[in-house]
Amino acid sequence: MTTSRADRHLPMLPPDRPAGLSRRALLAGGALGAASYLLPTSLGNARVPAAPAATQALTLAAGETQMKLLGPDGPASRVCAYDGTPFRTLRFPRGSVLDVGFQNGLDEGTTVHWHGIRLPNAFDGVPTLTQPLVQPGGAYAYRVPLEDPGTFFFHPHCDETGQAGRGLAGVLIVEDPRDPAFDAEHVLCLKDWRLAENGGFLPMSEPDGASKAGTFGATRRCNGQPSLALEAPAHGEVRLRILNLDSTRVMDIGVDQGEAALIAVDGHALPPIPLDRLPDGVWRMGPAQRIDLHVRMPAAGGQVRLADYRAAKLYEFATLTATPSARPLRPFRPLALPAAQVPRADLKKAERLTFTLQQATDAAISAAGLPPDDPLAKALLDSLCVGSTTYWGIDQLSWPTGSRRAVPPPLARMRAGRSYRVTVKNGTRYPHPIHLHGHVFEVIGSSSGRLPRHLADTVLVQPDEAAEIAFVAAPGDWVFHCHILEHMETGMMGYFRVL
Ligand SMILES: [Cu+2]
Repeated sequence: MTTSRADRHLPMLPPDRPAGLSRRALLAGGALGAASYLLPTSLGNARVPAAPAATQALTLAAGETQMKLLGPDGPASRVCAYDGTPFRTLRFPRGSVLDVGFQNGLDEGTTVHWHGIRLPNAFDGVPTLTQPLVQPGGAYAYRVPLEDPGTFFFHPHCDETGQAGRGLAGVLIVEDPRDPAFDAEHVLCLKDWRLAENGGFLPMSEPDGASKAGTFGATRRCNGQPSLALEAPAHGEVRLRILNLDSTRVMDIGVDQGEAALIAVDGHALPPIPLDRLPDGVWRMGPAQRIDLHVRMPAAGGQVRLADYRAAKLYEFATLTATPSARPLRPFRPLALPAAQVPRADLKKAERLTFTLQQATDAAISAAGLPPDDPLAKALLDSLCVGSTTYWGIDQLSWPTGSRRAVPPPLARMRAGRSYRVTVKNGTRYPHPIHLHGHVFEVIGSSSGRLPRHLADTVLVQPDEAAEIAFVAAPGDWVFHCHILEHMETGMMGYFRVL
């Protein structure tokens, strides 16, 4: 039995939504926009067919809308969303190529980053490094090949604490016709909101948060609600796609009652792991990380509760109630997704690099710049896209903040097609979810022994832990940063230059 649309919790827009790129989008996108119909000069690992059969044209507009985050009787909050739909969810079959005419309806500059997608560097959405900032009223054309099935998302890459903090994110689900059939599927977007009693927003960042574990939101929500009441047939097989879309919070996702297995991380299949075989029976998930769970429903009337067990106060974000069905009770066998097909690093021949995450201060930052003949040597980052103060760095380098706006030199220079093994050491007292753009990497393991070998685009590195990742480098300038957004905006970001 396939998933019915009614089973899916978030509204879904048909993939054939009539739109197409407007002339304005093409013009405003400039050379890059026009080039979206040609093969870009800078190709990532992803194969971009010259004449794709499954090109999907769509428009996407960033803007503001209202959400009742404080309850049906509470004041509304002015949030950011794509196309007026909080956590707008796109679903496309694997192999599609999206031609996205993006329009900026916000009153400040923005871009769109396609998190976890292997795509040409020109469409990666990092202002200055890969594209100009899209000004208010401006447009940009993105061409996004969907090579890998899984649960992904997209979000801005400028003033992220402000824009993502106010909710600007969309879900991108790439469907694989080879996936096993589930009886129901739900998409769960976890995000806390920093709200005042009148529904307005509190400051997204405070120095005490930015320099430590981050500034937390106190209004915990799943798909904008305190807790979701979901249903699925008794003894049925349920697929849950859970996204940590918070700016700050690390969560320990677990289930109470019922049987469950982890079947994908950051969209990519792994041999299923029953949750009760994971440390403490939970999967620890930092901002930007996603998991797919297979949950087996109990008998009719029974409930499965999903919770964040890391929080000081247990947060139950969803309850699945079993509805009567004629399905017989069979032994629980986790349904494995088809193995991911991504470039795999040659671990024996890979070049080894180590980066240390550390605290830093404005005074300690090296003034190194790019050589004068570098194309980015004269480029300045938009002041909106840099934070005010430096608290963090990677190997003595910090992403610029304050009045420093020159693009720094790369953290590493790499060769396209070559394999790399990168050790990320956490020299701080706080966890950091580290994300590499444009690549899918293999997490080889960590010094704590906590992490199973798996594919991912973001790895959570705990205090005093060292995690090792491996990947095949794709051409372009790819940022490598902490996804606790305040850490990123106060220095914990750099980039790999792959030639
Ligand atoms: Cu961090």
